[in-house]
Amino acid sequence: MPIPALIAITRDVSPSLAACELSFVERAPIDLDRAIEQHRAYRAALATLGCEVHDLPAQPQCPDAVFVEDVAVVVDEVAVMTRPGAESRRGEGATVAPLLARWRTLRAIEAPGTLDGGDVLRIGKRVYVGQSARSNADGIAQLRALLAPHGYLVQGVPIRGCLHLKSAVTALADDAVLLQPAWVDREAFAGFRLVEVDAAEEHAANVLRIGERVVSPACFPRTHARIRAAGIEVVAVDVSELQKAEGAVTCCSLVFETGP
Ligand code: CIR
Repeated sequence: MPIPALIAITRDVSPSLAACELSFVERAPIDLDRAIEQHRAYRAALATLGCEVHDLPAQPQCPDAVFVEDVAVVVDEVAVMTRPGAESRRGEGATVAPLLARWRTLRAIEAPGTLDGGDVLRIGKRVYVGQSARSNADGIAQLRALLAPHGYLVQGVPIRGCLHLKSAVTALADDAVLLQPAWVDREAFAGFRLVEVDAAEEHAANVLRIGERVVSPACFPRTHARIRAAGIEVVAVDVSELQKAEGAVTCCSLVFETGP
């Protein structure tokens, strides 16, 4: 039987990154060369963790195109191309779709639905979707209709004070989540082991799970200690320049298995 490979789709940093969308973060000067170097190191970390990394060329006209997570939702059976909530980002998916089509049948969210992949947290067959400024009720209903036939339970989750659901909560393991209680209610994740971010590290809830380990921004050592205390290994990466564009670690890749 063939061994499933782990694929990570990424995209090089756009030279226009400084013109990115910002919602909850103050605009600050971005060092583009440093952002590019941090992105290179991020890709290297994914490769070290066992991913086959497929890096797309930068999209100069799309400042936020490095954040590939937002343009697709990939589950075991299909990939759903999203319709991002920010109009400036709607041109990003077209160049990701042909690559994804190598491994998955493609479906799509249609207008008037909007959905950002950053709002979609999948843990097993449960799919939590942030009710955010980027993902509307119609987009969530369309995702539910597309995934329900494959056995997924899609449920909307209210969030506040942050961009996406995965700004507020991400998976640490099949039975554990890392959560920022100021931005999402703990009750929405009852039944999971809950690890909360350290109060001094507001933005620390976004980690990228790869197998038994999680990738996390290097600037959150207190939260890393909490994650390690829960028995989970942390791989720290410096993404300070991408954080200025309101991105972190899940947003820079689409990670999935090739199949059984
Ligand atoms: C945006 O506002 O769309 C980008 N500046 C940041 C997107 C980050 N995406 C993510 O966390 N999934």
